[in-house]
Amino acid sequence: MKNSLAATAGVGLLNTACANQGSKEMIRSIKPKVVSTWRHGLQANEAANEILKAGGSALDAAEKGVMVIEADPENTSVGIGGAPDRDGNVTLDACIMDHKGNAGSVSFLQHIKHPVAVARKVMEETPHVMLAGEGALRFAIDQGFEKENLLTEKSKAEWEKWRKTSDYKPVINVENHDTIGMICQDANGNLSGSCTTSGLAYKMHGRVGDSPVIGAGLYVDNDYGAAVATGMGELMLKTLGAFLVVELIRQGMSAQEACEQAIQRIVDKMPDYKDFQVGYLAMDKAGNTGAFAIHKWFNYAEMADGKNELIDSKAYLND
Ligand code: SD4
Repeated sequence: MKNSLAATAGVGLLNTACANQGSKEMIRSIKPKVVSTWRHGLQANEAANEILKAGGSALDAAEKGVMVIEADPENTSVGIGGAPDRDGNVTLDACIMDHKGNAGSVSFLQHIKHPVAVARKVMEETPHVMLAGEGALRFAIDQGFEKENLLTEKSKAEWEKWRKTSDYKPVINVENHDTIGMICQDANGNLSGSCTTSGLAYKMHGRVGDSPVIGAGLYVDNDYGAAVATGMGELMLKTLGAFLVVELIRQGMSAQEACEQAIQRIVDKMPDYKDFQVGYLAMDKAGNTGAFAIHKWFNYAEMADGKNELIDSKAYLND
């Protein structure tokens, strides 16, 4: 199937049979497509789509798309302006994966506004996949990234307010996350993805979530599909969620079914799942998308055929 897929892609067509295991065959021309998590995905998709429309790669689109959100100081869950940890430090996690299976990641990175771009440098300029903390910062500075203060006045004020009442407990409720994960498919049919976050608001210092962990927050297999995750990272870490979604697609499920099964895995294994939100977003090689969450208030932005819309994900709990 892999060979026939590659051959079909070569003439600009893809066969969705790869996702449906030889069921009804549907052919679609390859048109660039972008999906990304939450409302801010609308803005990120526009930037990614500009790159794809101009014939750019899925990798460039996935990096530059989420960088728009990293640079927005009003966004309190990604990049500059991200909510700090419980001690007031903004610590960022991000990763990126291309269509060749290359991956780069940074975790617990401080002072650098664009962790996803550092993750790409890790992928392209080092023999490694992941750099963390001080080492990641040093590498970023060597690569020419500027060190800056990421704690905005607004985030600082909110953190100080939280500190008065919260007695330094890490916040793990369902409302304080908004990571951006993005999947892009370019005109060659190649898939790439990215994921970037400041993690859980007021987390323990040093806490790292799923977002920089390849297979937990993001996974791309260019032969079959890609998936990103958002929500309470500990749950995706324990189930290797993004990898699981892509693996289920590889085994023949649709992107939608795969997201549902990956949420089901959490429900089956974790008795306290109702206390948390997790959302999966996936795209298969044929450009079919799927999304599923524990709670129904997960949404994502989808850009296809020049139309960019916010879509409510289906969910396990209809609360
Ligand atoms: C984390 N998964 O650090 C991230 C947070 C997130 O929507 O996705 N928020 O656990």
